Formats: sequence, structure tokens, C-alpha cells
Amino acid sequence: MSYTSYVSYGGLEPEYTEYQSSDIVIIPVPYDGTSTWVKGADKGPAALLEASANMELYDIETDSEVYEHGIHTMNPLDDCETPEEVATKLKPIMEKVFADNKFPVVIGGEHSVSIGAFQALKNSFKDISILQFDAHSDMRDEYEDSKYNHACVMARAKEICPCTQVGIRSSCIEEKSNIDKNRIFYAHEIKKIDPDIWRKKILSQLTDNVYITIDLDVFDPAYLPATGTPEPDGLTYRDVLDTIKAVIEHKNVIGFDVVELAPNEDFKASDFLAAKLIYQILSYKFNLKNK
Ligand SMILES: [Mn+2]
Repeated sequence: MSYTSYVSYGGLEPEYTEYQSSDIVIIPVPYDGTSTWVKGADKGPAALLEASANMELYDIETDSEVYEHGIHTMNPLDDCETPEEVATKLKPIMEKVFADNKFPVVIGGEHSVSIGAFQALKNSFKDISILQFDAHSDMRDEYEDSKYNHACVMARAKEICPCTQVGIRSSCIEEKSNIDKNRIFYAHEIKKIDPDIWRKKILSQLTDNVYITIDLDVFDPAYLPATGTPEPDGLTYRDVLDTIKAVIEHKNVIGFDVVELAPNEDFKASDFLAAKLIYQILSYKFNLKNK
């Protein structure tokens, strides 16, 4: 399996995949230029899409079939040499999706692909904040001669709008000065606290409009081993999903990304987790009422 072919998200019938009539747009960005350990995030989108075609399209929890809103899968943005080029090309794509009143889901690719999405928020929304799920704080100002390295993603995000970080358990000491202690929810700390308490605190920090960036290494490697820089002591699938559910119930989530899937062709559970995570978030978004 070379992971070079792309099926539509969910393996949907053509009547549910036209851009014009779809409320949801999947944007595959198979870029992996700056990752530092296990390579393969460029194969993430194809693996995720393939897994998604094997999902049940009925969501039990919300008793819904969100695909009926239409899910268009764009052609992959696969002709970029540098993370700067990814950002330059992704930003106008995201701005158009927002202008067309559709809900974007970017699938990576390494985490640097989120930077173009963040840059599109500025012109498209007032009162926006970013919620990050990640094992790593990604707050280095520069890494390996690039400000767009995947280790610098949240330093770039912070220049655009307020950010809240969840599940973090790996940083370098230089990042400490860039981290806002009140806006970071370390994995080892939240595991000791009643989730209702820390989720309320997260909600109190977020603005009305929220963009979510999900680095899949936020999950414990027991749940999702197929990622470029796995870290022990991560969050469970339910920890992450229930937090996002609370945010969707209380805020206007305007889009999200799922990055850093580095698929292992012999073990597809990680690909499937990523595919299903997207579907469950979409099921919440299009079925739960804002409280
Ligand atoms: Mn990251």
C-alpha cells in the first residue's frame, strides 16, 4: 500500500460529495517536511480517508447521519516544498471555505500544516480563539532554521489570537517563557482533577468562535501509536471527545484540523481512530444545540 490514492471521506455516494451542496469540506494536506523523528505524516491523509470509507455512517451517540449534510473532499494540497508554501496555499483555500459558509476539516500531514489554517482565521472571524490538543507545547519560536517547523506551530498561533493548550506533556525549557501558565492544561495535572472542573476553565478562556487543532499525539500511544513523536501518559479517546463536545455545546466551533497521523500499514487502528474522531466531532457539531 503506497497511500497515494485518495478516496472521498466516508466513501460517500457522489450525491453527498459535491462542493456546492456540502456543508462540510475535508482538505487533505499530505505534507511532511519538517517532522523530526518518525516520518510518514505525508501518508496520513490517504490512510485516514481509506479508513473512513470503512466506518458506519450512523452515529449512535447523536442518533444521526451527519453525512447527509454533504461532505466534500478536496483534491490534496500535495505540491508544496516548504511549510511556508503550505501556509501560503492553504490560507486562501480556508478563507474561501469560510466565505462559502462551510465547515472545514484539514487533515495532515505534520502539524505545521495548521499554520495556514490559523492565518485564515484572522480575516474570516472576529473574536476567535484556538484550542490545541497535543502532547507537545509546540511553542519554540524557531526550530531547525524555520519559524514554520512543526515544533513552532503554537508560537505562530499565539501571534494570531488567544490559545489554550490541552494534554501537553513534553516541552523544552526554552518554551517555558512562551507558555501562558493559565492557558495550559498539562496531562499529568488534568488527570488528577474532575473533568467538569478543568473543562469549565477551558470554556471560560475561549472566545465565542473557536478553531480546534488536534495533534493526534495527544492520545496515549496505547490508543494511537502511529504518529511521528509518540509520548507516554496521554489522554484517552473519551477525554478528548468529551472536551470537544463541551466546547461545541457552549461555543461556535468554526472548523478543526487533525494532524500527525504517520500510518503503519500493518496496524490500522490509528487510522480508524483518526477517521472516526472526525466523524464524531462532525456529528456533535451538526446535531448538538449550543447551550
Ligand atoms: Mn503538535
